[in-house]
Formats: sequence, structure tokens, C-alpha cells
Amino acid sequence: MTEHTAPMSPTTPGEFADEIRKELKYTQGVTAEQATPADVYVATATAVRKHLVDSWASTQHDMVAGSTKAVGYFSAEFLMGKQLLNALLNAGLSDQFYDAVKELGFDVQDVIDSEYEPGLGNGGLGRLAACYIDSLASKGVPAFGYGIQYRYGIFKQEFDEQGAQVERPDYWLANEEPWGHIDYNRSQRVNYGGSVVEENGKKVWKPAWSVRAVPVDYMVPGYASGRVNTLRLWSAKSYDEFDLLAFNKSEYVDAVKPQVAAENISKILYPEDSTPQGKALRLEQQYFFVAASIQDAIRVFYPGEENPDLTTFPSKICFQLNDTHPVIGIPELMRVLIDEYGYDWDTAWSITNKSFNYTCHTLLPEALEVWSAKLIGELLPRHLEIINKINEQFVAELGTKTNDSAKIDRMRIVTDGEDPQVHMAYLATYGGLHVNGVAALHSQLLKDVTLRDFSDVYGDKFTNVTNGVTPRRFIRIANPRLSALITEGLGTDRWLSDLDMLEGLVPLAKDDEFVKKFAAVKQANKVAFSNYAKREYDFDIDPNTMVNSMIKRLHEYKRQSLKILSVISQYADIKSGKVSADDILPRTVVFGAKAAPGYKMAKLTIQLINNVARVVNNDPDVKGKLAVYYPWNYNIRLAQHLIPATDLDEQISQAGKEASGTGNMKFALNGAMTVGTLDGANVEIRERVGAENFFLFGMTVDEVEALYAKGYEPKSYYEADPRLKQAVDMVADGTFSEGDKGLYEPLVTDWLNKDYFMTLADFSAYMDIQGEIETLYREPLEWSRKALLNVANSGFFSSDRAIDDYLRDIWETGPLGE
Ligand code: F58
Repeated sequence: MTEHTAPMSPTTPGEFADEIRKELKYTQGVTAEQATPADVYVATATAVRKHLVDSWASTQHDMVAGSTKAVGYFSAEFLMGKQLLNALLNAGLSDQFYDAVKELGFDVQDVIDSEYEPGLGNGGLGRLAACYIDSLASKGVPAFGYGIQYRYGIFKQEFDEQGAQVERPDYWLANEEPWGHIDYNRSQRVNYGGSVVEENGKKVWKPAWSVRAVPVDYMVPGYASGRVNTLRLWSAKSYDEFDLLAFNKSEYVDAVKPQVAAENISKILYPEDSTPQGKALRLEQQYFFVAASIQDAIRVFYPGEENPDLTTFPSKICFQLNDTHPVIGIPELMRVLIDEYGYDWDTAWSITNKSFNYTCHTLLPEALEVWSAKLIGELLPRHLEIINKINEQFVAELGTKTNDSAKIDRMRIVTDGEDPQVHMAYLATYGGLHVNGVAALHSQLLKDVTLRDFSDVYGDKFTNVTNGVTPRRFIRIANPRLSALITEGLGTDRWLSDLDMLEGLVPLAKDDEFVKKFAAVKQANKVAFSNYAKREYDFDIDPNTMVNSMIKRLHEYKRQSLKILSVISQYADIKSGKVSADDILPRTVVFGAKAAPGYKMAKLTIQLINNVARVVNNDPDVKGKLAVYYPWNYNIRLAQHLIPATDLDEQISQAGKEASGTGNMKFALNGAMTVGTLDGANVEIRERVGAENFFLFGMTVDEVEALYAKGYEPKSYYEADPRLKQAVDMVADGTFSEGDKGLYEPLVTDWLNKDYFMTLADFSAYMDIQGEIETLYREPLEWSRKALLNVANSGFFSSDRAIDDYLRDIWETGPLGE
């Protein structure tokens, strides 16, 4: 493997092999002869960390000593993916690693596969946070990622005999984890409960219980920047010794109860992706990491100072709130400033206001978090007082800006009435300087619809930062063949830090020889994926068919049901002989998706997809023409294998529902064509790659709204399109449930009577565009030319560009020393 393009470390492969041997001996306690691939993985990780440690230390030093404002990225999720290859790439040790491992007598793939993937996120939001901290480090911007080290990440997905999703706990920490450094010496106390009393005219919070927040530090090495930032994930530990008396009486469970309660806080990643549940534990988690992080930032930037001048705080660090989950940080910083450092309300408000910015990731109103004031009061009584006071101040301020009392009422951070509710998105909008959506369309809809009242009054706060993805992980590491070809085409590998350079490939799309090389890369990736799928899942994927992928969380608005209905329709056409054998374009459809454990419709859709796969793949009539695969437990690793091998990517959400999407960017950058609606970042991808290089179908946001207003009747679409009728009828009649007509009844009933996301209304347009897709695919050179133009014109979707936007428009800071 010699495609390596990173700045090389002077370490030779032989020296690196010696370093690994040393770690095997002194850390693992084994010789190279006794070692397993897992030992070699841990030893390599330990060795590569040592290469990064000086840069880590100097980055911390320069940050604290210098005057460049840092960024604190507050996120309940960081979906990092495996670390080894990324760390090696950024340390300039990739080539040495391959040679050293061979020298030690191991298979490189076995060593890489030994790393267990941490799943500390649900989906796009968590992965975005990981891409952003990668780009911050690669740009040399001083930054912390702040979050939670959950003991259990997102559940492991399995499928049972019936094709239904089964969730298994993901105890990732039961494996060796060489990346995180637990720093017991820098723990923080986080308090909960109790009451607020007045002492000498001052409000004093008397908490009822505390948890010890212990930081686990992960290095975040930048690519070619010489900088290494920190991802600080907090782990909850108990202060309470267990009750020895009870323990000695064999009441083991009771004895450890307080300990268990405290440690539960960082036990499990919130798995809900449909509607947020008002769970106390979730609020405890949010407060836990935010409170610890704010104290930590003060400790870091005012080292050893008893009475720091915190009016300078906003020039030291600003906090980005990744969705509403960390918004409790706003009243927390107010509390710290007023109660602990003695600032008056107005000074505290001015500091706080300048310290926070908020990114919204949704358009579904039900996904904006709302907490009952009662719950906040029980858990964080002082914060509730502060939130109420912020609300009073806000309502008074609104009175000076508008006479519309109904509007003021709608905007209240804390609602009136019997059971007041706290709107976290509203608190974030008022409490910080900027609010951004994650794609142009999303930011527009936020202003026009979701946060309309706020944008009327605080228009200046609203801005857009279109999402981006890191080219290091999602091109260089995931797709080494394409990386080598890009480097060959551009004559340099600098595109890895300046992705706009991909535009230099545009002229090469006219060069048939280059286009053929590009097609050969895709073909090789398809063969590699087919081998991977055989090894990991025992699937027999034919790499000579079109690979058509849909990977993302399972959600009704994303419309996996539209895809599976179309597959059923194609299956029916092949079976009935309606399309002649010559007209069939062999296709392999691959799904990857987890459903929230409590989301019934999503889980039933999974079961349907699995059973369509079972029926289709076992039907000799369609063999070689259509196949459906659903690799379980979709994660970053699977994405890194599948995306480079995909010909056609599905981005088919109902227009106006997907905030941005980031998978769409990864596919375009890896030379897949997209079939998609005008939703989220699809709009911008299409603008950039060119309408002629994107398969657009379906209703627009305005058409969707008009149809809701007119009254949507899904049944009329079912009656009007025989292809749709046939597909729905096959789901209803037991074709995919061994004759059981009841199994999919909730799905069928929903489609025909409600279909909130208008799957049926878009079905015909979706089927019609398949003809266009297949016609182009039959012209391999033209297909590849267009796919190459997708790569060439997608440089904008680098997370480095997104970070530039944040630096310029929101954080007003930059690389260290500038
Ligand atoms: C996603 N949100 C958006 N939320 O759906 C997607 O369009 C966007 O590209 C991405 O954020 C990044 O901006 C998302 O992933 C969650 O996973 C929540 C986590 C907490 C529970 C509720 C879902």
C-alpha cells in the first residue's frame, strides 16, 4: 500500500516496528511472537499517541499563552469512528505502519479490524461534530470538543429470524481502549437537586447530591497542521463510598445504589431519534457535561487564579451548542458568574450572551426540545430561577420591539399556565449571539417557519452554515484508490487540505482515458466491497451490477418506504415479464439503517425491507437482475466501505424535512450519482455539480405545503398509479410475510390513510426517473463522466470550508497565532 499522501514523519518503518515491539513488551506484556493482532493494534495506537504528544502539549500551551480565541464545541454526541488510520495519517505514519506490521508478521487488515468502533452518537449530528473537530485541528484553530464518554454507545443492531430489529447493548468499553486518557486529577463536581435559600441577601443553591465528572481526553490530531486538539469526554463517577454495613449484611444491591445512580448518568447514549422524551436522566446528562465543561474552561484559561477577571471570558473561548442538548449551559454560566464569582446580573448576561452560539439541526417542530419547568426545578432549582428571570427580561425586551402580544406570547421561553414548559431552542436563540441552520434551504425555513417570530425580531442573529464532511476520513482513508487518482490528476495531494482544488478535475472529465481510470477505481471498489460483504455478512454481491445504496437513520421522513415500494414494483415487473430480460438493468440495492428502539413504524419498515430481500434474493426468476441487501448494524466502518463502491445514492426525503444530510456529500465526493429531492443540502449539491449531473424528482417544499393545505389523500395516488397499487397490495397480501396479512397492516393503513410524508404522492415521479437513471447507466463512459463531475464540483462540502464559515461569521477567530 503506497498511496500514502500525508506529510511523512522521519520515522522509518523499521523504527516504527521497534516502537510497536516496545509497546508490546512494556504496555501489553507480550513478545511479538506471543502477540495477537489485537495486541499489535493496542501497541500501535500507544506508539502513535507518543508521536503526537509533543504537538498536543505545544498546542495546549500556545492556546493558553496566546490571544487566539478558542472554540468549545458542546455536543452530546461525537461519532468518531475508528481512530487508528486517522491518527496514523495525521502523524505521517501510514506507510510505516503497513511496512512495520508486515515486518512483525501480521496481516494489516487483522490489526485494523481489531479496533472496536465507538458508537457515541445516533447519526448525522454526532458525525458532524466529529468532522468539525477534525477540521478545527487541521486548520490549527484551538478547540475543545466537550461531550460525554457513554459507557454504552448506540445499540448494536441485529435482525431476528423474522427480519425484525433486535437491539443489543454496545459495551464498547469492555474492549481495550488505548485512545482515551482518564485524568482523575482534573475532575469536576457537578451538583443536582436540593433547594435555593437566601443567605445575606444572596441566593445560595444547596444541592442534594453530586457527581464526580472525570475527563477522558482524546487527542484530535490535525492533518498537516502540526496541531493536536483535545476531545474531552466526561465520565460520571460516584463520590459516595458504598455502604459497607449493608454490604457486609450481603445487601449488595442496596449497598451500591447511590454509586449506581451517579454512574448511570454517563451510562448510555440517548437512543431516541423520533421524538425527545422528557426523561430526567437525559436532562441530568445534559447538565452533567455542560457544567463540567464550563468549569473546565475556566480552569484552563485562568490557571491558578482565585479571582479571575471573567469579563475577558468571551475573548478566551466561545461555545458552540450542537443542537439544543447543551442549552442548559446558558443558565449554568449565568449561575457560575453570579453565584460563584459575584458578578451582577447585567455583567453576567453580557458575558454569557457573547459566549454562546446555537446550531439547529432539525425542521420537525416536535424535535425541538422542551423541558417541563417542574422537572428543571426538581433537578436544578437555581437554574429554573435564572431561566425565569431570563424569560422576564426577554418578555420585557420584546415589549420594546413589538406591540403584537400574541407574538410575544408565542415566543415566551417559559410558557404561561399550570404546567410551564421551557423551550430550549428559544432560550438558545435569545441567550447567544448567533443561530445557524445547516444548509441554505434549512436556514431559510428556520427563519421563515420554525423560528419565524424570532427572526422577525432578531433577524441579525440568523445565519447559515452549510454542513461539510472531512475529506481525510471520507476520501483519503475510505477511498485510497480514488485519492491516488485525484492526486495523479491534480499533480499534488494538497487537495486534502483545500478541497476546492478538486475543481482542477473538471477538464479531466473531457479526457476519456482519465474517465476510464475513474471508472476502474469504482469497479475495484465494488469488488472490494463485495469481498467485504462476503467476509462480514456472507452476502453474495455481484460487483458487475449497479450498486444502489440508501444509508441513514430509519425515519419516515427519510422515506425508506418509497425506496422499498419501488423495489417491490421493479420485482413485480420482472416477475410478470412486463419488462423483457434485455431491458432489465441488473441492480443491487443496499440499505443500512438503525431505527430508534421505540419507533414502531420505522422498525416495521426494517422488517419489510428484510423480507423483501429474502423473497427477492431467493427467487430464481429475478436472479442476476435484482438483489436487495440489508447489512445490519450500519456504522461508520460500513459507510467507509460502501460509499466508495456506490454507483447511485438515494437522498429521497420529503422536501422540507431533512435539515441538510451529510451522507449526500460523502457520496458525491466519492463519485456516486444522486437521485434526490430538493431537500436539505441536495439543493446545493445539485447547484454545484450541475442539474444535468443529478437525478432530481419529486415535490418541492412549496408543493408539499400546498398539498397539505389542499388536503392530502394518499389513496388517490394509490388508485391512480397501477405500479404503486400493485406494490402496496403485495405488502398487504402477505407476499413478504409468508401469507400473514396482518404483519404490515400498520404500514399499509398509514400509507393509504395518512402518509404524512407523502411517499405515495412522490412515487410516480420516483419511478419515472428510474428510466433516466438506467439509460445513463447503460452508457458507462457518460455515467462515469458525470460521476467524476460530481467529485470535481463537491469540494465546497468539505468540513474545512464549513469551519471557515463558522470562523468568519460566528466565532470570529482563527488559527493559533494569527
Ligand atoms: C441531523 N440530525 C439532521 N439528529 O437530521 C441532518 O439533516 C443533518 O445533516 C445532521 O443532523 C447534521 O446537521 C440528527 O442527526 C439526531 O441524531 C438527534 C440526536 C439526539 C436525539 C434526537 C435525534
